[in-house]
Amino acid sequence: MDQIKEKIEQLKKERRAIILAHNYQRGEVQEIADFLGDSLDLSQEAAGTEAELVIFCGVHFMAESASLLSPQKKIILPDLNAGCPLADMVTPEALKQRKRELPNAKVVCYINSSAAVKAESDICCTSANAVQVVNSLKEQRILFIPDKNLAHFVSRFTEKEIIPWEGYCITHHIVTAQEVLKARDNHPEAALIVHPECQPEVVDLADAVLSTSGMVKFAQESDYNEIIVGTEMGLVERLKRENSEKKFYLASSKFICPNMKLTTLEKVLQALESLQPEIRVEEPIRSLAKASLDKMLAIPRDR
Ligand code: CIZ
Repeated sequence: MDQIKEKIEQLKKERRAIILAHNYQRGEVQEIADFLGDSLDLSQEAAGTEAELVIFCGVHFMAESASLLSPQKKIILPDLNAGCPLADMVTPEALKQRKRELPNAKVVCYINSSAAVKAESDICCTSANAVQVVNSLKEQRILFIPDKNLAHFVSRFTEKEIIPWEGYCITHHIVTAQEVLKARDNHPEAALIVHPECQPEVVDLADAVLSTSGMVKFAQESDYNEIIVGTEMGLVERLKRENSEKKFYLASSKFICPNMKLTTLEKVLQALESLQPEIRVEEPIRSLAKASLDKMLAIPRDR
């Protein structure tokens, strides 16, 4: 493993590349990253870096978002099969049809969606700012796509009518309240933090409902020494590494995203060698999708 890490380091320098990794990546991939974060952090980092070559260790829609914000850069996704089933639950055609049925609704699109779907939306949001984005709009009817659980969470904090899309994250949606209650029983002193992509009955049990960036902050700043984490296991690896004095427990062993786990050190090395596969969003989708992202970015970030 050390040998492959050295090779990656050397080639990265030669190519003047930067490696970005999502919080849900394998621990060993997180360790070789120059920057670790949620999808928005990573896209903004890609846009801000001087490096012209970005190895994006995440899933397809995230690399697309980086390309939207930095069209002049080469964005490489080490495994082209690393997709997002949630993002695939809405297509531009299905969205166009729904918009015809709801002509006076604004479309708020979770960042977990393709560039083509973002292009058909009015504004994007992340799990960190979904409530803020929805409340920033003057319209009363909101078509919230594609995650119905995040839509439900947002509906608790707004007066607006939220019309959910019937999508869900296969990793978060599958976890039951019963399993999470068991984790609570096993660790009675621990705080329970969960992601808003979880089902409402799981969200109801939590001490805090947070995006991954919010969870990183909570782990650093809260007085709790033990925390049960209700999101993908890669984040727990990060939290343990960065807060060695605290204890973290995964709320359910089902919190594993098979797509995030497709990226390995071998594939990162291969990507640096071959500079493939490149992710690029072409016009006119790029400008339209970027407009949805830019509207969100104009809203101050509040974790
Ligand atoms: O926005 C992201 O990166 C995702 C998918 C989750 C989160 O809460 O960070």
